[in-house]
Amino acid sequence: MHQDVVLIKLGGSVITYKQRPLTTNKIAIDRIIKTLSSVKIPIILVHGGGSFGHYWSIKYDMHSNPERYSSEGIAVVHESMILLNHIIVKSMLKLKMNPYSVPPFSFMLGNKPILKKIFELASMTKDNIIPITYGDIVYRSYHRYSILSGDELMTMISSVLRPKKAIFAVNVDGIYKDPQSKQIVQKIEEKSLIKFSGVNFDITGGMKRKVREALRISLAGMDVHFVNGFKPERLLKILENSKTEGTVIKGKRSSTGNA
Ligand code: IP8
Repeated sequence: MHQDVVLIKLGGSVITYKQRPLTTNKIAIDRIIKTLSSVKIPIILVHGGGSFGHYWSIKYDMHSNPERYSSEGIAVVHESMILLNHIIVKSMLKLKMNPYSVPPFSFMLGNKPILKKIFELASMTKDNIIPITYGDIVYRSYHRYSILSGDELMTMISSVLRPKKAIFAVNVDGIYKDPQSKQIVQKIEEKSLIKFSGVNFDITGGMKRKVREALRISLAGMDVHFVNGFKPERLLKILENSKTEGTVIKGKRSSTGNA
């Protein structure tokens, strides 16, 4: 159990301009990274594909179901994720945060995580290193590949490491009760998880998948936070266990003193 580690996903819609192919939101990246540079907690980072990986995976018709995809597409999607990752890594290096980039291929065997490699990510945080991985196209089996999302990586890494908390930095203030009023659900307790996982909340697309993974993480016992990635001061508050705007899905094992 690695209760000191915090797992954070930087959403693709925060770190890139989703509507502009292959364009990072450098200002948003630098602001989040600067905020994270001020915290002393061990962190593992995951990031999404935004207008890099998603742009090419749509062009080459590649999905999350394992299939025989275009070899060129596989190479291009992967390279675009390395490129995006490198931009984040460079931003971290500038602030001497000691990032260590880890492609998901290196800790996956088919669709299963290699436990020892994931435990090593936690060990590396003890050496003042911030492991950073990302959604990618990965080899599954028998010449089949699939897109492995950063959201799935969050669940996978959480289930092995059981971090103190998992945080999704997204492009909205949290999970909406309903899309019209844009009212944020502040807290989802264990007893309402089942109701929540039903149809009561109107969530669509990428957010739906994030919430599905977040529910899995919380059902395994960890608190999961949704916070606006464009407001890194809120992210900082979560890391400091202070109250802030956003949604928390309470895990069965509550993390210390969390509001
Ligand atoms: O943005 C997907 O990661 P996500 C990455 O977390 C690719 O869904 C390669 C499309």
